[in-house]
Amino acid sequence: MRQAFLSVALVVVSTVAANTAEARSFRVEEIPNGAKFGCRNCHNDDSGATNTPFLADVRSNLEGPGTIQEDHVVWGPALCNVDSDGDGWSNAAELGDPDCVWTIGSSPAKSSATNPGNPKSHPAPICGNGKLDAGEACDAGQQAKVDCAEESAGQGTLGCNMNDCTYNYSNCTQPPGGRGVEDGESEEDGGCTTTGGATGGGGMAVLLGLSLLLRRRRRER
Ligand SMILES: [Ca+2]
Ligand SMILES: [Ca+2]
Repeated sequence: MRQAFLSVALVVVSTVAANTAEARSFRVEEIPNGAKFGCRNCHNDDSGATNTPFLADVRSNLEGPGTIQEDHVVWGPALCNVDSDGDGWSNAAELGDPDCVWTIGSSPAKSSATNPGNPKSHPAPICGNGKLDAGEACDAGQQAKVDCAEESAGQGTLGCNMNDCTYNYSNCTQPPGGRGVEDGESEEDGGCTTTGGATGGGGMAVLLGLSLLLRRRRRER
């Protein structure tokens, strides 16, 4: 009797384990370029102990008559257009299917992919796409900051260098970081080192001038 119970329990445990393992492997095939990160699309480690934000969105996009282990991923706009990990790139852009047209078994538009469940993994910023990508200060019509003062660059309005999406300071009254502090003037932008350096330089110039003056006088005697 006891042996029969143990056998049944073993079968149940094996079936659950098989379903879980199967679920993980088939879901990887149900997103474009899924094999690139494998289980790491949905889990932070290979043991599956913790989940990425992408898994939460995958779970909201399952279909099928079975249990959560058996249902299939619906790769459509509801999953494509979401930025699950909040890194500024949609799941579709990260997984190499920017137009969200990929179907199971076909080749995605791009063979490269970044991880939709990890904000540290994302495509390189594209300067000129009108979107403030991670790592860009500005892009066409988009600026994180507007006033030169926000960059400690005096007065004026910040522009944008459209070759590399960095700030352009040509309309600011001084270079960024308060490096243009005038001789001896103390500004409240934390330019302690700059001001100290300027004073030190001034002191050296005065000493040099005195030394030259003394030498000239000795020669005149
Ligand atoms: Ca990412
Ligand atoms: Ca951009």
